[in-house]
Amino acid sequence: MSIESIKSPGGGLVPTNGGPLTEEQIPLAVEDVLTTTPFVDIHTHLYPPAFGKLGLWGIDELLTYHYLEAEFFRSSAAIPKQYWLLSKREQADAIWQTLFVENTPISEATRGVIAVLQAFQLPTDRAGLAEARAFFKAQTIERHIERVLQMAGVSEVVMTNDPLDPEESAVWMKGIGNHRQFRAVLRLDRILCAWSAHWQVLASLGYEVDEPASEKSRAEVRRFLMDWSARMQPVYMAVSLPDTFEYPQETAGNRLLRDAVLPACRELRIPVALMIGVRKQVNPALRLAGDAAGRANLLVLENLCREFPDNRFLVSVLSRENQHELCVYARKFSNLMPFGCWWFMNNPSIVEEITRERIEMLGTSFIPQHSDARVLEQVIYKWNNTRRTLTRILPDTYRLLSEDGRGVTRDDIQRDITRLFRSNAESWTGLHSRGSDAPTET
Ligand code: FIX
Ligand code: ZN
Repeated sequence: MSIESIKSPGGGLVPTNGGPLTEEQIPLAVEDVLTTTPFVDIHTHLYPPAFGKLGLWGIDELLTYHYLEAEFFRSSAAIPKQYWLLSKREQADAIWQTLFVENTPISEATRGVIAVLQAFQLPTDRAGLAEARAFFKAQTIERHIERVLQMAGVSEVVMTNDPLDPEESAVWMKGIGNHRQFRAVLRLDRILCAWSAHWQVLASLGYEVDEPASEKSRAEVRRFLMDWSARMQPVYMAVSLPDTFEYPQETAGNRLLRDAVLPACRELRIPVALMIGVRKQVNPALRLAGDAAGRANLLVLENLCREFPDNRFLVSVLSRENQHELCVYARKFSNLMPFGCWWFMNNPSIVEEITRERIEMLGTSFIPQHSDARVLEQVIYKWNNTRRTLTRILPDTYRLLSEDGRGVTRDDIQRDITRLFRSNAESWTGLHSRGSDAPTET
Protein backbone atom coordinates (compact mmCIF):
# COMPACT_ATOMS: atom_id res chain seq x y z
CA MET A 1 0.00 0.00 0.00
CA SER A 2 1.64 3.32 -1.05
CA ILE A 3 1.63 6.23 1.47
CA GLU A 4 -0.36 9.03 -0.18
CA SER A 5 0.70 11.76 2.27
CA ILE A 6 2.89 12.51 5.25
CA LYS A 7 2.46 14.89 8.22
CA SER A 8 4.70 18.00 7.90
CA PRO A 9 6.51 19.48 10.97
CA GLY A 10 3.71 22.09 10.90
CA GLY A 11 1.17 19.24 11.19
CA GLY A 12 -0.43 19.58 7.71
CA LEU A 13 -0.65 16.66 5.24
CA VAL A 14 1.77 16.64 2.27
CA PRO A 15 1.06 14.31 -0.66
CA THR A 16 4.04 12.09 -1.54
CA ASN A 17 2.53 10.51 -4.59
CA GLY A 18 4.44 12.84 -6.92
CA GLY A 19 1.35 14.83 -7.86
CA PRO A 20 1.39 18.64 -8.15
CA LEU A 21 0.94 20.33 -4.76
CA THR A 22 -1.82 22.77 -3.95
CA GLU A 23 -0.97 26.29 -2.86
CA GLU A 24 -1.72 25.23 0.74
CA GLN A 25 0.49 22.12 0.53
CA ILE A 26 3.56 23.86 -0.93
CA PRO A 27 4.72 25.61 2.30
CA LEU A 28 4.18 22.36 4.26
CA ALA A 29 6.25 20.38 1.78
CA VAL A 30 8.99 23.04 1.75
CA GLU A 31 9.13 23.04 5.54
CA ASP A 32 9.20 19.24 5.63
CA VAL A 33 11.99 18.94 3.06
CA LEU A 34 14.08 21.71 4.68
CA THR A 35 13.76 19.98 8.04
CA THR A 36 14.51 16.46 6.84
CA THR A 37 17.39 17.23 4.43
CA PRO A 38 20.81 17.31 6.13
CA PHE A 39 22.91 20.24 4.87
CA VAL A 40 26.61 20.53 4.10
CA ASP A 41 28.18 23.52 5.91
CA ILE A 42 30.82 24.69 3.40
CA HIS A 43 32.61 27.26 5.60
CA THR A 44 33.17 27.16 9.36
CA HIS A 45 35.97 27.74 11.88
CA LEU A 46 35.09 24.56 13.79
CA TYR A 47 37.43 21.68 14.69
CA PRO A 48 36.98 18.01 15.67
CA PRO A 49 38.17 16.81 19.11
CA ALA A 50 41.67 15.95 17.83
CA PHE A 51 42.41 19.70 17.67
CA GLY A 52 41.75 20.15 21.40
CA LYS A 53 41.35 23.76 22.54
CA LEU A 54 41.26 25.08 18.97
CA GLY A 55 37.69 23.78 18.88
CA LEU A 56 35.52 26.32 20.70
CA TRP A 57 32.23 25.30 22.40
CA GLY A 58 30.09 26.05 25.43
CA ILE A 59 28.46 29.12 26.95
CA ASP A 60 31.58 31.21 27.67
CA GLU A 61 32.77 30.85 24.07
CA LEU A 62 29.26 31.57 22.74
CA LEU A 63 29.10 34.83 24.73
CA THR A 64 32.63 36.02 23.85
CA TYR A 65 32.02 35.55 20.11
CA HIS A 66 33.48 38.62 18.35
CA TYR A 67 30.04 39.56 16.97
CA LEU A 68 28.88 39.98 20.61
CA GLU A 69 32.07 41.74 21.68
CA ALA A 70 31.42 44.38 19.01
CA GLU A 71 27.88 44.86 20.37
CA PHE A 72 29.13 44.81 24.00
CA PHE A 73 31.50 47.74 23.46
CA ARG A 74 28.54 49.74 22.06
CA SER A 75 26.36 49.16 25.10
CA SER A 76 28.83 49.27 27.98
CA ALA A 77 31.35 51.72 29.34
CA ALA A 78 34.00 48.99 29.27
CA ILE A 79 37.32 49.95 27.66
CA PRO A 80 38.67 47.24 25.30
CA LYS A 81 42.07 47.33 27.05
CA GLN A 82 40.40 46.50 30.38
CA TYR A 83 38.12 43.88 28.82
CA TRP A 84 41.07 41.89 27.42
CA LEU A 85 42.59 41.70 30.90
CA LEU A 86 39.53 39.80 32.17
CA SER A 87 39.33 35.98 32.18
CA LYS A 88 37.12 34.31 29.56
CA ARG A 89 34.53 33.65 32.28
CA GLU A 90 34.59 37.29 33.47
CA GLN A 91 34.26 38.49 29.87
CA ALA A 92 31.26 36.20 29.35
CA ASP A 93 29.66 37.42 32.59
CA ALA A 94 30.12 41.06 31.51
CA ILE A 95 28.60 40.42 28.08
CA TRP A 96 25.67 38.46 29.52
CA GLN A 97 25.00 41.27 32.04
CA THR A 98 25.14 44.06 29.45
CA LEU A 99 23.47 42.50 26.41
CA PHE A 100 21.07 39.94 27.96
CA VAL A 101 20.17 41.39 31.41
CA GLU A 102 20.45 45.17 31.05
CA ASN A 103 19.23 45.11 27.41
CA THR A 104 16.83 43.01 25.32
CA PRO A 105 18.76 40.44 23.22
CA ILE A 106 17.09 41.35 19.89
CA SER A 107 20.17 41.50 17.62
CA GLU A 108 20.84 38.48 15.35
CA ALA A 109 23.88 37.45 17.42
CA THR A 110 22.26 37.83 20.86
CA ARG A 111 19.09 36.06 19.68
CA GLY A 112 21.41 33.28 18.56
CA VAL A 113 22.63 32.62 22.11
CA ILE A 114 19.04 32.58 23.35
CA ALA A 115 18.13 30.05 20.64
CA VAL A 116 21.00 27.77 21.69
CA LEU A 117 19.98 27.88 25.36
CA GLN A 118 16.39 27.16 24.30
CA ALA A 119 17.53 24.23 22.12
CA PHE A 120 19.05 22.60 25.23
CA GLN A 121 16.02 23.54 27.33
CA LEU A 122 18.17 25.85 29.46
CA PRO A 123 16.69 29.01 31.02
CA THR A 124 17.13 32.10 28.83
CA ASP A 125 16.30 34.86 31.32
CA ARG A 126 18.49 34.20 34.36
CA ALA A 127 20.70 36.92 35.93
CA GLY A 128 23.68 34.51 35.92
CA LEU A 129 25.11 31.63 33.91
CA ALA A 130 25.45 28.92 36.57
CA GLU A 131 22.92 26.48 35.04
CA ALA A 132 24.26 26.93 31.52
CA ARG A 133 27.85 26.42 32.70
CA ALA A 134 26.89 23.28 34.62
CA PHE A 135 25.13 21.89 31.56
CA PHE A 136 28.03 22.40 29.15
CA LYS A 137 30.55 21.16 31.74
CA ALA A 138 28.67 17.87 31.83
CA GLN A 139 29.02 17.24 28.07
CA THR A 140 31.62 14.97 26.47
CA ILE A 141 32.82 16.64 23.29
CA GLU A 142 32.57 13.67 20.89
CA ARG A 143 28.93 12.96 21.79
CA HIS A 144 28.18 16.69 22.01
CA ILE A 145 29.47 17.34 18.48
CA GLU A 146 27.31 14.56 17.04
CA ARG A 147 24.26 15.85 18.90
CA VAL A 148 24.79 19.50 17.95
CA LEU A 149 25.31 18.74 14.25
CA GLN A 150 22.17 16.62 14.29
CA MET A 151 20.20 19.42 16.00
CA ALA A 152 21.48 21.81 13.30
CA GLY A 153 20.51 19.40 10.50
CA VAL A 154 24.10 19.37 9.23
CA SER A 155 25.86 16.19 8.08
CA GLU A 156 29.31 17.62 7.33
CA VAL A 157 31.18 20.81 8.18
CA VAL A 158 34.09 22.24 6.27
CA MET A 159 36.86 23.69 8.44
CA THR A 160 39.28 26.58 7.91
CA ASN A 161 42.82 25.27 8.29
CA ASP A 162 45.86 27.54 8.21
CA PRO A 163 49.06 25.53 7.58
CA LEU A 164 51.10 28.47 8.91
CA ASP A 165 49.23 28.68 12.22
CA PRO A 166 51.81 27.23 14.65
CA GLU A 167 49.22 25.71 17.02
CA GLU A 168 47.17 24.13 14.25
CA SER A 169 50.07 22.93 12.08
CA ALA A 170 51.55 21.15 15.12
CA VAL A 171 48.38 19.02 15.34
CA TRP A 172 48.48 18.13 11.64
CA MET A 173 52.20 17.31 11.83
CA LYS A 174 51.44 14.83 14.62
CA GLY A 175 49.19 13.08 12.09
CA ILE A 176 45.48 12.88 12.93
CA GLY A 177 42.80 10.52 11.67
CA ASN A 178 40.04 11.87 9.49
CA HIS A 179 36.81 12.77 11.24
CA ARG A 180 33.80 11.66 9.17
CA GLN A 181 31.98 14.96 9.76
CA PHE A 182 34.86 17.45 9.43
CA ARG A 183 36.59 18.24 6.12
CA ALA A 184 39.68 20.37 5.69
CA VAL A 185 40.39 23.50 3.68
CA LEU A 186 43.82 24.99 2.96
CA ARG A 187 43.48 28.59 4.10
CA LEU A 188 46.13 30.78 2.47
CA ASP A 189 45.70 34.33 3.80
CA ARG A 190 49.24 34.45 5.25
CA ILE A 191 50.77 33.28 1.95
CA LEU A 192 48.66 35.33 -0.48
CA CYS A 193 47.99 38.48 1.59
CA ALA A 194 51.06 38.74 3.88
CA TRP A 195 53.87 36.95 2.05
CA SER A 196 56.57 39.39 3.15
CA ALA A 197 55.73 38.61 6.79
CA HIS A 198 55.54 34.82 6.37
CA TRP A 199 57.87 33.58 3.59
CA GLN A 200 60.60 32.85 6.13
CA VAL A 201 58.40 30.27 7.86
CA LEU A 202 58.39 28.24 4.62
CA ALA A 203 62.14 28.81 4.27
CA SER A 204 62.64 27.46 7.80
CA LEU A 205 60.69 24.35 6.76
CA GLY A 206 63.14 23.74 3.89
CA TYR A 207 61.31 25.33 1.00
CA GLU A 208 63.61 27.46 -1.20
CA VAL A 209 61.52 30.59 -1.18
CA ASP A 210 62.35 34.29 -1.18
CA GLU A 211 60.59 37.56 -0.42
CA PRO A 212 60.07 38.69 -4.05
CA ALA A 213 58.27 35.36 -4.75
CA SER A 214 60.57 34.55 -7.64
CA GLU A 215 59.84 31.78 -10.13
CA LYS A 216 61.75 29.29 -7.97
CA SER A 217 59.77 30.44 -4.96
CA ARG A 218 56.50 29.94 -6.73
CA ALA A 219 57.43 26.39 -7.65
CA GLU A 220 58.42 25.80 -4.02
CA VAL A 221 55.11 27.21 -2.75
CA ARG A 222 53.33 24.86 -5.11
CA ARG A 223 55.36 21.99 -3.59
CA PHE A 224 54.37 23.25 -0.10
CA LEU A 225 50.69 23.23 -1.12
CA MET A 226 50.92 19.71 -2.53
CA ASP A 227 52.65 18.48 0.65
CA TRP A 228 49.90 19.96 2.82
CA SER A 229 47.19 18.67 0.47
CA ALA A 230 48.51 15.16 0.98
CA ARG A 231 48.29 15.78 4.76
CA MET A 232 44.88 17.48 4.86
CA GLN A 233 43.05 16.32 1.72
CA PRO A 234 41.48 19.75 1.42
CA VAL A 235 38.09 20.02 -0.31
CA TYR A 236 39.16 23.46 -1.59
CA MET A 237 41.78 26.15 -0.99
CA ALA A 238 40.64 29.52 0.35
CA VAL A 239 41.70 33.10 0.94
CA SER A 240 39.96 36.21 2.27
CA LEU A 241 40.88 39.28 0.27
CA PRO A 242 40.59 43.01 1.00
CA ASP A 243 38.12 45.31 -0.74
CA THR A 244 41.15 46.81 -2.50
CA PHE A 245 42.14 43.47 -4.08
CA GLU A 246 43.04 43.79 -7.75
CA TYR A 247 43.97 41.18 -10.38
CA PRO A 248 46.06 41.37 -12.52
CA GLN A 249 48.47 43.50 -10.54
CA GLU A 250 52.19 42.83 -10.04
CA THR A 251 52.27 41.71 -6.41
CA ALA A 252 53.93 38.75 -4.72
CA GLY A 253 50.49 37.53 -3.69
CA ASN A 254 49.11 37.62 -7.22
CA ARG A 255 52.19 35.87 -8.61
CA LEU A 256 51.73 33.12 -6.02
CA LEU A 257 48.01 32.89 -6.79
CA ARG A 258 48.65 32.63 -10.54
CA ASP A 259 51.69 30.32 -10.50
CA ALA A 260 51.30 28.22 -7.36
CA VAL A 261 47.74 28.15 -5.99
CA LEU A 262 45.72 27.96 -9.23
CA PRO A 263 47.97 25.30 -10.84
CA ALA A 264 47.86 23.23 -7.61
CA CYS A 265 44.06 23.48 -7.55
CA ARG A 266 43.87 22.36 -11.18
CA GLU A 267 46.15 19.40 -10.40
CA LEU A 268 44.06 18.46 -7.34
CA ARG A 269 40.79 19.20 -9.16
CA ILE A 270 39.55 21.38 -6.33
CA PRO A 271 38.29 24.97 -6.42
CA VAL A 272 39.72 28.03 -4.76
CA ALA A 273 37.41 30.09 -2.56
CA LEU A 274 37.80 33.86 -2.83
CA MET A 275 36.17 35.73 0.08
CA ILE A 276 36.39 39.34 -1.02
CA GLY A 277 35.78 42.65 0.74
CA VAL A 278 37.25 42.60 4.23
CA ARG A 279 38.88 45.70 5.67
CA LYS A 280 41.13 44.16 8.28
CA GLN A 281 41.53 45.74 11.68
CA VAL A 282 39.95 49.12 11.11
CA ASN A 283 39.76 49.22 14.92
CA PRO A 284 42.56 47.00 16.25
CA ALA A 285 41.50 47.61 19.86
CA LEU A 286 38.56 45.25 19.22
CA ARG A 287 40.83 42.45 17.94
CA LEU A 288 38.73 39.94 15.89
CA ALA A 289 35.76 42.30 16.21
CA GLY A 290 37.86 45.06 14.65
CA ASP A 291 37.44 44.04 10.99
CA ALA A 292 35.04 45.87 8.65
CA ALA A 293 33.68 45.53 5.10
CA GLY A 294 34.25 47.48 1.90
CA ARG A 295 32.89 47.43 -1.61
CA ALA A 296 35.34 45.67 -3.93
CA ASN A 297 35.92 46.12 -7.63
CA LEU A 298 34.64 42.77 -8.96
CA LEU A 299 36.45 43.23 -12.24
CA VAL A 300 38.89 40.81 -10.56
CA LEU A 301 36.35 38.04 -11.06
CA GLU A 302 35.96 38.82 -14.76
CA ASN A 303 39.74 38.69 -15.16
CA LEU A 304 40.32 35.54 -13.11
CA CYS A 305 37.39 33.49 -14.47
CA ARG A 306 38.29 34.41 -18.05
CA GLU A 307 42.06 33.93 -17.71
CA PHE A 308 41.74 30.59 -15.82
CA PRO A 309 38.80 28.72 -17.39
CA ASP A 310 40.08 25.40 -15.97
CA ASN A 311 39.95 26.69 -12.42
CA ARG A 312 36.75 26.86 -10.40
CA PHE A 313 36.15 29.84 -8.15
CA LEU A 314 33.91 29.67 -5.09
CA VAL A 315 33.14 33.31 -4.33
CA SER A 316 31.60 35.13 -1.37
CA VAL A 317 31.56 38.92 -1.11
CA LEU A 318 31.30 40.91 2.10
CA SER A 319 29.70 44.10 0.81
CA ARG A 320 25.97 44.35 0.15
CA GLU A 321 26.73 46.53 -2.87
CA ASN A 322 28.69 43.68 -4.52
CA GLN A 323 25.96 41.02 -4.28
CA HIS A 324 24.12 41.82 -7.52
CA GLU A 325 27.36 42.10 -9.54
CA LEU A 326 28.37 38.68 -8.23
CA CYS A 327 25.12 37.20 -9.54
CA VAL A 328 25.69 38.81 -12.93
CA TYR A 329 29.26 37.44 -13.14
CA ALA A 330 27.99 33.98 -12.18
CA ARG A 331 25.67 34.17 -15.21
CA LYS A 332 28.71 34.91 -17.38
CA PHE A 333 31.16 32.35 -16.01
CA SER A 334 30.17 28.74 -15.21
CA ASN A 335 33.49 28.35 -13.36
CA LEU A 336 32.19 30.79 -10.73
CA MET A 337 29.99 29.57 -7.86
CA PRO A 338 28.55 32.15 -5.47
CA PHE A 339 28.39 30.82 -1.93
CA GLY A 340 26.98 32.01 1.35
CA CYS A 341 25.92 35.31 2.87
CA TRP A 342 29.23 36.02 4.54
CA TRP A 343 29.76 37.65 7.96
CA PHE A 344 28.05 41.10 7.98
CA MET A 345 25.70 39.73 5.27
CA ASN A 346 24.59 36.92 7.58
CA ASN A 347 21.53 38.75 8.94
CA PRO A 348 18.09 37.31 8.09
CA SER A 349 16.75 40.42 6.33
CA ILE A 350 19.87 40.61 4.12
CA VAL A 351 20.03 36.83 3.59
CA GLU A 352 16.44 37.01 2.34
CA GLU A 353 17.24 39.84 -0.09
CA ILE A 354 20.38 38.13 -1.42
CA THR A 355 18.76 34.68 -1.72
CA ARG A 356 15.65 35.94 -3.54
CA GLU A 357 17.89 37.77 -6.01
CA ARG A 358 20.08 34.71 -6.53
CA ILE A 359 17.07 32.42 -7.15
CA GLU A 360 15.67 34.88 -9.69
CA MET A 361 19.05 35.20 -11.48
CA LEU A 362 20.64 31.76 -10.97
CA GLY A 363 17.81 29.30 -10.26
CA THR A 364 19.36 26.63 -8.00
CA SER A 365 22.93 27.00 -9.36
CA PHE A 366 24.42 28.60 -6.22
CA ILE A 367 25.23 27.70 -2.59
CA PRO A 368 22.89 29.86 -0.46
CA GLN A 369 24.62 29.79 2.89
CA HIS A 370 27.41 28.70 5.20
CA SER A 371 27.40 29.19 8.97
CA ASP A 372 30.92 30.63 9.47
CA ALA A 373 30.48 29.17 12.98
CA ARG A 374 33.44 29.83 15.27
CA VAL A 375 31.76 28.14 18.26
CA LEU A 376 30.23 24.67 17.83
CA GLU A 377 26.68 25.37 19.05
CA GLN A 378 26.34 28.37 16.71
CA VAL A 379 25.44 25.97 13.87
CA ILE A 380 22.10 25.39 15.67
CA TYR A 381 20.81 28.96 15.39
CA LYS A 382 22.62 29.92 12.19
CA TRP A 383 21.07 27.02 10.26
CA ASN A 384 17.74 27.49 11.99
CA ASN A 385 17.76 31.11 10.74
CA THR A 386 18.57 29.94 7.23
CA ARG A 387 15.82 27.30 7.22
CA ARG A 388 13.37 29.91 8.53
CA THR A 389 14.31 32.31 5.75
CA LEU A 390 14.04 29.65 3.03
CA THR A 391 10.67 28.57 4.47
CA ARG A 392 9.51 32.09 3.59
CA ILE A 393 11.23 32.43 0.21
CA LEU A 394 10.75 29.05 -1.50
CA PRO A 395 6.91 28.82 -1.23
CA ASP A 396 6.69 32.28 -2.89
CA THR A 397 8.93 31.04 -5.68
CA TYR A 398 6.92 27.85 -6.22
CA ARG A 399 3.58 29.69 -6.00
CA LEU A 400 4.77 31.96 -8.82
CA LEU A 401 5.81 28.90 -10.88
CA SER A 402 2.39 27.31 -10.33
CA GLU A 403 0.64 30.56 -11.28
CA ASP A 404 2.79 30.72 -14.40
CA GLY A 405 1.49 27.29 -15.40
CA ARG A 406 3.71 24.53 -14.04
CA GLY A 407 2.68 22.47 -11.01
CA VAL A 408 5.28 21.76 -8.32
CA THR A 409 5.74 18.31 -6.77
CA ARG A 410 7.37 17.29 -3.53
CA ASP A 411 10.12 15.63 -5.59
CA ASP A 412 10.84 18.97 -7.32
CA ILE A 413 11.22 20.62 -3.94
CA GLN A 414 13.47 17.81 -2.67
CA ARG A 415 15.66 18.02 -5.77
CA ASP A 416 16.03 21.82 -5.46
CA ILE A 417 16.81 21.86 -1.74
CA THR A 418 19.26 18.97 -2.12
CA ARG A 419 21.02 20.82 -4.89
CA LEU A 420 21.17 24.15 -3.00
CA PHE A 421 22.35 22.76 0.33
CA ARG A 422 24.24 19.57 -0.64
CA SER A 423 25.01 18.60 -4.21
CA ASN A 424 26.29 21.98 -5.46
CA ALA A 425 28.85 21.92 -2.65
CA GLU A 426 29.60 18.21 -3.12
CA SER A 427 30.05 18.38 -6.89
CA TRP A 428 32.06 21.58 -6.77
CA THR A 429 34.48 20.66 -4.01
CA GLY A 430 36.42 17.54 -3.09
CA LEU A 431 33.74 16.57 -0.58
CA HIS A 432 33.17 13.32 -2.38
CA SER A 433 36.83 12.55 -2.93
CA ARG A 434 37.79 11.04 0.43
CA GLY A 435 37.56 7.30 -0.34
CA SER A 436 35.84 4.95 2.06
CA ASP A 437 39.22 3.35 2.82
CA ALA A 438 40.42 6.54 4.57
CA PRO A 439 40.86 5.94 8.35
CA THR A 440 37.98 7.61 10.21
CA GLU A 441 38.16 8.98 13.71
CA THR A 442 34.87 8.00 15.38
O1 FIX B 1 37.76 35.27 6.92
C1 FIX B 1 36.88 34.58 7.44
O2 FIX B 1 36.80 33.36 7.29
C2 FIX B 1 35.87 35.29 8.29
O3 FIX B 1 34.71 34.53 8.30
C3 FIX B 1 36.37 35.45 9.69
O4 FIX B 1 37.64 35.96 9.66
C4 FIX B 1 35.51 36.36 10.55
O5 FIX B 1 36.24 36.73 11.70
C5 FIX B 1 34.25 35.70 11.00
O6 FIX B 1 34.22 34.99 11.96
C6 FIX B 1 33.06 35.95 10.25
O7 FIX B 1 31.98 35.44 10.56
ZN1 ZN C 1 35.05 32.53 8.13
